[in-house]
Order: sequence, then structure tokens, then C-alpha cells
Amino acid sequence: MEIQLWREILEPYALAVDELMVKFNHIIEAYRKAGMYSPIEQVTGRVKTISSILEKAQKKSIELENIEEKIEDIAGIRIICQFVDDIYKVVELIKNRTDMSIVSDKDYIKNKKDSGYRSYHMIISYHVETLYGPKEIHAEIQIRTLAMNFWATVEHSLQYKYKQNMPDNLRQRLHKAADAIVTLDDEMSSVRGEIMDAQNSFNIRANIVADILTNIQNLYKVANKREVVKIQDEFFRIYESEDLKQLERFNKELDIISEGYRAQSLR
Ligand code: 0O2
Repeated sequence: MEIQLWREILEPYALAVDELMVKFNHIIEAYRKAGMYSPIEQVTGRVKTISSILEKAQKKSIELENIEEKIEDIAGIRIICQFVDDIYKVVELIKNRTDMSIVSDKDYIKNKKDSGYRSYHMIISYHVETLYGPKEIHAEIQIRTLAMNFWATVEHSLQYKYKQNMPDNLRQRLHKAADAIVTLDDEMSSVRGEIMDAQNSFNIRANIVADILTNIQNLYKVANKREVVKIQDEFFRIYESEDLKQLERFNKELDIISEGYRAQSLR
């Protein structure tokens, strides 16, 4: 197939990957701005390379004209979570969206693959508007923890290096490592509550500080300089005391002052 034709075929998939990345990154932002723990830690995306599509088509005896229908991971999104519980939260979140629908899903966490691979896979149907009109495409979403991702990345490179000929002892060591990853995920789950509390209070503090700084910056434009310097000094004093309650109180007072000057920051 000509390279130009490949470009045309892959273009809607590239658009879908871009849009989905924006949407999932927006979820992270929205949680953090609300001072809440985000079940999504990171998002990455890629369009399968032409050589990788051809390799898969050959492996699965798929005719070129059936590639789009039969290869469902031309567009791929990977969502990384901190904890196993977060994965199922993300699954629910995706199921409740109206801008994508689930075609199929596979839970390789409850039923891990023989290789030791663990991850939650979803095939979604997603609508894109291209230069040539609307198109409904399939995309694969892989959802896994940081630890699962570490294992899968290492194992994937070794698979690539050895193709079908991975030495037995290496395969066994990878199985052992996969078991260790399960233990690590379990251990991390047992301290999830404490880690979430710490991250929540970090986010709340960061949001308040950002609000205060924007308010002070706006006040510089409209209020008496000496008064703003006094406010700023007071802010530094409270900031250094690391007292969240005081910081919250100061933020509210500053809001009232800013309101008086019509210099409130947008939330
Ligand atoms: P790449 O290079 O990751 O983009 P099949 O591909 O035949 O195994 P199927 O039904 O197409 O099966 O999809 P499945 O089993 O849900 O797996 C698709 C993708 O999951 C793979 O994509 C990998 O990304 C990942 N995956 C599945 N099994 C393993 C595994 O044992 N180890 C690792 N590291 N990853 C795995 P591709 O097509 O391999 O391509």
C-alpha cells in the first residue's frame, strides 16, 4: 500500500489519540483542581506504526482490506494508576462517559496472562470528525498500575529482543518478577488511604496558595502598594508556619479584600 494511503488511513486514529489524551489529562487536572485525589496518574497514547500493523496482520492472517476492522489497537491509550482499586474506578468512569462506548473488555488483572502480564484492556468505539467527514473508530485503552507498567515495559523489550526464543531461565525470572509485582501492588493497596490523605492535603494546600498568589498579583494592579506588601508579608509568615487552617482563613479574608477592589481571581 502506498505511504500516502497509509497516512489517510491512520489520520483519524491520530486525531482520536490526541483527543482522548486531552480528555483523560483533563480528568487528572479536574480532580487536582478540586483538591481531590486523581485515580489517573498519567496518560500516554500512540498510533501503531505501519510496520507493527503489518506484523500483527501477518501474525493473525488478516487481509489488508480488513485491517481497520480486525486490528483494534491502531489507536492506543495507556492509563497509569497508582493503585489497583484506581483501575476499577477508571473503568467505571469510562463506562459512564457518553462520548465513547465499550465494545469489549478484558480483565488481565483478575485473569493474568500466562506470561505474567497484568492490565485491564478496553476496546472503545469513538467518533471523530475528519476533513473527509465523520468516522467511528476503535481504540484500545490499557489501564494498569505503575508497577504493572514497569513489568510490562521490561518484558515487552525482552520479547522484542528474543522474539519467540526467550531463554527459559529468563522467562522464569520474569514470572518471579510478575509475582513480586502482585505483592508490591497488594502492599501499596494496604497503605492507599494514608497515601491518598497525604496527596489530598498537598493538593488542597497547592490550590489555596495558587489562589492567594493570583489575588495578590491582581491587587498589585489596583490597590495601594504598601497595603499589598503588608498582605504579602502576612502571607509569607502564614505560609512558613505550614498551618493549613490559617492559610484557609487568610485566603477567605483576602477574597473579601479582593472583592472590594473587584480584583478576585478566577477559580
Ligand atoms: P504493542 O507493541 O504493545 O502495541 P494478541 O495481540 O494476539 O496477544 P489481542 O487480542 O490483539 O491479542 O490483544 P491483547 O491480548 O488484549 O493484547 C494487546 C496488547 O496488550 C499488546 O499489544 C500489548 O501491548 C499488551 N500485551 C498483551 N500481552 C502482553 C504480554 O504478555 N506482555 C506485554 N508486555 N504486553 C502484552 P501488541 O499487539 O503486542 O503491540
